[in-house]
Amino acid sequence: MVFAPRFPIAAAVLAGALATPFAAVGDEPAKVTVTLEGHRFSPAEPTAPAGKPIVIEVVNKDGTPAEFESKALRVEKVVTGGKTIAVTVHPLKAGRYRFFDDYNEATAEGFLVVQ
Ligand SMILES: [Cu+2]
Repeated sequence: MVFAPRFPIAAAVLAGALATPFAAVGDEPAKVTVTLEGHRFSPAEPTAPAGKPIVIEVVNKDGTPAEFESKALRVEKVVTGGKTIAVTVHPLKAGRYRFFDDYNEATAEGFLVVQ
């Protein structure tokens, strides 16, 4: 009975001690922003660090919807005109990963350069 009130505190301390190493291993995600305007991406070749999760923010300044897509990155997400979306990709090895707007692939393509 004496120890019962202390247990929740001990559990919380233990949980905190356990959570810390995992948080450190995970690392903060890197963030990359690409803007679509005139059905072109800028920058067309954004860079990101290898070995970290990457949040790709896609800003669509056009008045028409786009579909941010990459087979290499395994993402596909619609971003309506004037809106912004974000997609998260898992840590990547160094390389060039092609992406495009599936609705305007002729002009809207780029490469995520991971290094
Ligand atoms: Cu598609």
